[in-house]
Amino acid sequence: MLPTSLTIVLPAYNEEDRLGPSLDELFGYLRRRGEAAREGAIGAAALPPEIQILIVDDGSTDGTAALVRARPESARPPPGIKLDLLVVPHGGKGAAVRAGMLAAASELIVFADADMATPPDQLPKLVDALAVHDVALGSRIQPDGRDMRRTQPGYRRLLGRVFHAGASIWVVGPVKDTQCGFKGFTRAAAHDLFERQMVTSIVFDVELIHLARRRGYRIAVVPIQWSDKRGSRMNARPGLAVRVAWDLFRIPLLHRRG
Ligand SMILES: Nc1nc2c(ncn2[C@@H]2O[C@H](COP(=O)(O)OP(=O)(O)O)[C@@H](O)[C@H]2O)c(=O)[nH]1
Ligand SMILES: [Mg+2]
Repeated sequence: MLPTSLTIVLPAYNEEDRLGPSLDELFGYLRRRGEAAREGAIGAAALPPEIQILIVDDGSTDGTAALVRARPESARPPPGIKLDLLVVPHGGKGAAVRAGMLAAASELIVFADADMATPPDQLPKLVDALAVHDVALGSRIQPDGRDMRRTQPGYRRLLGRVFHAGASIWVVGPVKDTQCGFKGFTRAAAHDLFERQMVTSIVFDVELIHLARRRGYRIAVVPIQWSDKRGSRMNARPGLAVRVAWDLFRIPLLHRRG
């Protein structure tokens, strides 16, 4: 049976500059898609008919929440698409995604970065994968081996390689890109996994995949388009390195029971 509803969770921390253009891009894509579906264009119906966009404002100190609340008529979501806002105390990306995933009630729940580094036309790829899987992990590595992360600055690619060396202790096998910010779940898998998620730093993706594998979910690795966007919220300070190392170390300890 085709799913009838989809929630797209967008964590947002001080995104007043990037979120407006991102929402315009997302709404534009959904509007064109809706029109194509109404005209009966083949293949246009791959997204569920009910769509909710849930912005989780991670305790921003700028105008992120105000921007979502006060969008002018011309910048409202297309018909049939709901735009909702959840404001949580600042807790990091993992905490913001967790709050959104647990608040969402749609049959399929996806999270994506607020900068639309993954363009919205990639959504049907996750939705298709979720027809036969419980978890769909976007991957910036293409089937021919090309790596979309090459658009990142050099220092981020280096940090990424060091991170992956640490993460691969807990997440092995086919998941080579744990950190892609574009992942989808059935509601049952999302609620089960995020109820158990404890890590709130950027390591939460590794914990999530570790849990999904341990709990026996059917996992798809889905190659997607991606390009580095300026204005990253990641603050590569020494304290972050310590936090990342500590969180990677403690993942299996957190879940040794159950
Ligand atoms: N880095 C970071 N991102 C957060 C936080 N809370 C929410 N986010 C959101 O998580 C996503 C991370 O994307 P971004 O900053 O572009 O990270 P990058 O592309 O990996 O450098 C964005 O949607 C952020 O707004 C936080 O505390 N830190
Ligand atoms: Mg980004």
